[in-house]
Amino acid sequence: MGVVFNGGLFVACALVLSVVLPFVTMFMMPNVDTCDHHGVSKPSFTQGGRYYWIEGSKPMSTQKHVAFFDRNGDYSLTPSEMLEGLQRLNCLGMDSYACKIAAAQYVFFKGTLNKGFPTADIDARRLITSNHDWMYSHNGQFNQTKLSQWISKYDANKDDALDAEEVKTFIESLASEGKLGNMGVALVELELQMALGLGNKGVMSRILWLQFYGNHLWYTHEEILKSKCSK
Ligand SMILES: [Ca+2]
Ligand SMILES: [Ca+2]
Repeated sequence: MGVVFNGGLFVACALVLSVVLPFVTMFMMPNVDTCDHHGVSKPSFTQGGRYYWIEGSKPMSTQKHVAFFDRNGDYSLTPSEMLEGLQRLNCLGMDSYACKIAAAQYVFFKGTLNKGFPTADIDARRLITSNHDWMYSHNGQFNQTKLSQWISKYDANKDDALDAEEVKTFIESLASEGKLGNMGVALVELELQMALGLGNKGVMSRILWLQFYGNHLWYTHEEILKSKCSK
Protein backbone atom coordinates (compact mmCIF):
# COMPACT_ATOMS: atom_id res chain seq x y z
CA MET A 1 0.00 0.00 0.00
CA GLY A 2 1.37 3.40 -1.05
CA VAL A 3 1.61 6.53 1.06
CA VAL A 4 -1.68 8.37 1.26
CA PHE A 5 -1.11 12.08 0.65
CA ASN A 6 -4.27 14.10 0.41
CA GLY A 7 -5.03 17.83 0.36
CA GLY A 8 -5.93 17.91 4.06
CA LEU A 9 -2.56 16.51 5.06
CA PHE A 10 -0.79 19.00 2.81
CA VAL A 11 -2.65 21.92 4.34
CA ALA A 12 -1.89 20.61 7.86
CA CYS A 13 1.84 20.30 7.05
CA ALA A 14 1.94 23.76 5.45
CA LEU A 15 0.18 25.24 8.49
CA VAL A 16 2.66 23.62 10.91
CA LEU A 17 5.66 24.85 8.90
CA SER A 18 4.42 28.35 8.19
CA VAL A 19 2.39 29.25 11.27
CA VAL A 20 3.17 26.97 14.22
CA LEU A 21 6.95 26.71 13.77
CA PRO A 22 7.71 30.47 13.86
CA PHE A 23 5.67 30.77 17.07
CA VAL A 24 7.48 27.85 18.72
CA THR A 25 10.96 29.17 17.80
CA MET A 26 9.93 32.61 19.09
CA PHE A 27 9.34 31.13 22.56
CA MET A 28 12.90 29.75 22.57
CA MET A 29 14.43 33.17 21.83
CA PRO A 30 16.64 34.78 24.49
CA ASN A 31 15.56 38.14 25.90
CA VAL A 32 16.91 41.24 24.17
CA ASP A 33 18.33 44.04 26.29
CA THR A 34 17.89 47.58 24.95
CA CYS A 35 21.28 48.67 26.33
CA ASP A 36 23.12 45.70 24.80
CA HIS A 37 21.45 46.21 21.46
CA HIS A 38 23.46 48.18 18.91
CA GLY A 39 21.16 47.80 15.94
CA VAL A 40 20.23 50.38 13.35
CA SER A 41 18.68 53.64 14.37
CA LYS A 42 16.23 55.60 12.22
CA PRO A 43 16.03 53.99 8.77
CA SER A 44 16.48 55.89 5.55
CA PHE A 45 13.26 56.19 3.61
CA THR A 46 14.97 57.78 0.64
CA GLN A 47 15.85 55.97 -2.56
CA GLY A 48 18.33 53.18 -1.86
CA GLY A 49 17.51 53.19 1.86
CA ARG A 50 16.99 50.02 3.82
CA TYR A 51 13.22 50.16 3.61
CA TYR A 52 12.75 51.81 0.26
CA TRP A 53 9.67 50.39 -1.44
CA ILE A 54 10.62 47.45 -3.61
CA GLU A 55 8.79 48.63 -6.73
CA GLY A 56 10.62 51.93 -6.63
CA SER A 57 7.86 54.15 -5.28
CA LYS A 58 8.06 55.92 -1.92
CA PRO A 59 7.18 53.89 1.20
CA MET A 60 3.66 54.38 2.52
CA SER A 61 2.93 55.56 6.08
CA THR A 62 1.95 52.02 7.05
CA GLN A 63 5.32 50.69 5.88
CA LYS A 64 7.21 53.37 7.79
CA HIS A 65 5.09 52.52 10.82
CA VAL A 66 6.08 48.84 10.79
CA ALA A 67 9.67 49.17 9.45
CA PHE A 68 11.06 49.35 12.99
CA PHE A 69 10.24 45.68 13.51
CA ASP A 70 11.54 44.41 10.16
CA ARG A 71 15.15 43.80 11.20
CA ASN A 72 16.37 42.25 7.95
CA GLY A 73 14.42 44.62 5.68
CA ASP A 74 12.71 41.83 3.70
CA TYR A 75 9.21 43.37 4.12
CA SER A 76 8.15 40.35 6.18
CA LEU A 77 7.54 40.84 9.90
CA THR A 78 7.86 37.59 11.81
CA PRO A 79 6.76 36.92 15.43
CA SER A 80 10.48 36.78 16.41
CA GLU A 81 11.16 40.20 14.90
CA MET A 82 8.07 41.63 16.55
CA LEU A 83 9.15 40.17 19.90
CA GLU A 84 12.71 41.49 19.57
CA GLY A 85 11.36 44.96 18.74
CA LEU A 86 9.02 44.95 21.73
CA GLN A 87 11.85 43.79 24.00
CA ARG A 88 14.09 46.61 22.77
CA LEU A 89 11.30 48.96 23.72
CA ASN A 90 11.41 47.34 27.18
CA CYS A 91 8.22 45.40 26.35
CA LEU A 92 6.12 48.48 27.03
CA GLY A 93 5.65 47.57 30.67
CA MET A 94 4.79 43.92 29.97
CA ASP A 95 6.64 40.99 31.50
CA SER A 96 8.59 38.72 29.18
CA TYR A 97 5.85 36.10 28.78
CA ALA A 98 3.09 38.67 28.16
CA CYS A 99 5.40 40.31 25.61
CA LYS A 100 5.79 37.02 23.70
CA ILE A 101 2.04 36.42 23.68
CA ALA A 102 1.37 39.98 22.48
CA ALA A 103 3.94 39.66 19.68
CA ALA A 104 2.52 36.32 18.51
CA GLN A 105 -1.07 37.55 18.67
CA TYR A 106 -0.32 40.78 16.87
CA VAL A 107 1.56 39.17 13.97
CA PHE A 108 -1.07 36.46 13.57
CA PHE A 109 -4.05 38.86 13.65
CA LYS A 110 -2.52 41.53 11.44
CA GLY A 111 -1.00 39.06 8.97
CA THR A 112 -4.23 37.07 8.69
CA LEU A 113 -6.39 40.17 8.19
CA ASN A 114 -4.08 41.46 5.44
CA LYS A 115 -3.58 38.17 3.62
CA GLY A 116 -6.99 36.62 4.16
CA PHE A 117 -5.61 33.31 5.43
CA PRO A 118 -3.81 32.10 8.60
CA THR A 119 -0.19 33.19 8.46
CA ALA A 120 2.79 33.78 10.72
CA ASP A 121 4.13 36.96 9.19
CA ILE A 122 2.94 40.44 8.24
CA ASP A 123 3.79 41.28 4.65
CA ALA A 124 4.53 45.02 4.62
CA ARG A 125 3.85 45.13 0.88
CA ARG A 126 0.27 44.02 1.44
CA LEU A 127 -0.45 46.74 3.97
CA ILE A 128 -1.16 49.27 1.22
CA THR A 129 -3.95 47.19 -0.31
CA SER A 130 -5.89 46.61 2.89
CA ASN A 131 -8.98 48.71 3.45
CA HIS A 132 -9.37 47.46 7.03
CA ASP A 133 -6.39 49.37 8.31
CA TRP A 134 -7.02 51.56 11.24
CA MET A 135 -6.06 55.24 10.77
CA TYR A 136 -4.77 54.73 7.22
CA SER A 137 -6.42 55.16 3.85
CA HIS A 138 -6.78 52.22 1.46
CA ASN A 139 -3.46 53.17 -0.18
CA GLY A 140 -1.56 53.07 3.11
CA GLN A 141 -1.27 56.81 3.70
CA PHE A 142 -1.79 58.24 7.13
CA ASN A 143 -5.14 60.00 7.60
CA GLN A 144 -4.41 62.95 9.88
CA THR A 145 -7.99 64.26 9.84
CA LYS A 146 -9.31 60.90 11.05
CA LEU A 147 -6.76 60.86 13.87
CA SER A 148 -7.65 64.39 14.92
CA GLN A 149 -11.39 63.65 15.00
CA TRP A 150 -10.76 60.43 16.93
CA ILE A 151 -8.77 62.22 19.67
CA SER A 152 -11.34 65.00 20.01
CA LYS A 153 -14.19 62.49 20.26
CA TYR A 154 -12.67 60.30 23.03
CA ASP A 155 -10.72 62.97 24.95
CA ALA A 156 -13.15 63.01 27.91
CA ASN A 157 -11.10 65.29 30.19
CA LYS A 158 -10.15 67.68 27.34
CA ASP A 159 -6.37 67.63 27.92
CA ASP A 160 -5.67 67.07 24.20
CA ALA A 161 -4.35 63.58 24.98
CA LEU A 162 -5.72 60.05 25.39
CA ASP A 163 -5.02 57.82 28.39
CA ALA A 164 -5.84 54.14 29.06
CA GLU A 165 -9.35 54.91 30.35
CA GLU A 166 -10.27 57.02 27.33
CA VAL A 167 -8.85 54.41 24.96
CA LYS A 168 -10.87 51.76 26.81
CA THR A 169 -14.09 53.68 26.08
CA PHE A 170 -13.18 53.69 22.41
CA ILE A 171 -12.45 49.92 22.36
CA GLU A 172 -15.81 49.25 24.03
CA SER A 173 -17.62 51.33 21.43
CA LEU A 174 -15.72 49.53 18.66
CA ALA A 175 -16.74 46.14 20.07
CA SER A 176 -20.40 47.14 20.41
CA GLU A 177 -20.51 48.38 16.78
CA GLY A 178 -19.60 44.86 15.64
CA LYS A 179 -18.10 46.09 12.35
CA LEU A 180 -14.56 44.80 12.87
CA GLY A 181 -15.27 41.40 14.43
CA ASN A 182 -13.43 40.00 17.46
CA MET A 183 -10.06 39.70 15.71
CA GLY A 184 -10.20 43.25 14.38
CA VAL A 185 -11.10 44.69 17.79
CA ALA A 186 -8.33 42.67 19.49
CA LEU A 187 -5.86 43.97 16.92
CA VAL A 188 -6.78 47.61 17.47
CA GLU A 189 -6.64 47.09 21.25
CA LEU A 190 -3.13 45.60 21.03
CA GLU A 191 -1.95 48.45 18.80
CA LEU A 192 -3.32 51.06 21.17
CA GLN A 193 -1.74 49.34 24.18
CA MET A 194 1.62 49.46 22.41
CA ALA A 195 1.05 53.14 21.62
CA LEU A 196 0.16 53.99 25.24
CA GLY A 197 3.39 52.29 26.36
CA LEU A 198 5.32 54.87 24.32
CA GLY A 199 3.48 57.82 25.84
CA ASN A 200 4.47 59.90 28.83
CA LYS A 201 3.39 57.74 31.82
CA GLY A 202 0.85 55.98 29.62
CA VAL A 203 -0.68 59.20 28.28
CA MET A 204 -0.42 59.95 24.56
CA SER A 205 -0.65 63.58 23.53
CA ARG A 206 -2.01 64.57 20.11
CA ILE A 207 1.55 65.12 18.84
CA LEU A 208 2.66 61.68 20.01
CA TRP A 209 -0.32 60.00 18.31
CA LEU A 210 0.64 61.85 15.15
CA GLN A 211 4.22 60.55 15.43
CA PHE A 212 3.03 57.05 16.26
CA TYR A 213 0.86 56.59 13.18
CA GLY A 214 2.48 58.99 10.74
CA ASN A 215 6.10 58.98 11.79
CA HIS A 216 8.74 57.02 13.65
CA LEU A 217 7.90 57.08 17.34
CA TRP A 218 9.32 53.55 17.82
CA TYR A 219 12.82 54.77 16.92
CA THR A 220 12.56 57.90 19.02
CA HIS A 221 11.47 55.84 22.02
CA GLU A 222 14.36 53.41 21.58
CA GLU A 223 16.82 56.31 21.37
CA ILE A 224 15.44 57.75 24.62
CA LEU A 225 15.81 54.37 26.34
CA LYS A 226 19.36 53.99 25.03
CA SER A 227 20.35 57.46 26.23
CA LYS A 228 19.64 56.25 29.79
CA CYS A 229 22.05 53.30 29.48
CA SER A 230 25.36 53.57 31.33
CA LYS A 231 28.15 54.46 28.91
CA1 LIG B 1 11.83 40.60 8.28
CA1 LIG C 1 -7.68 63.02 27.79
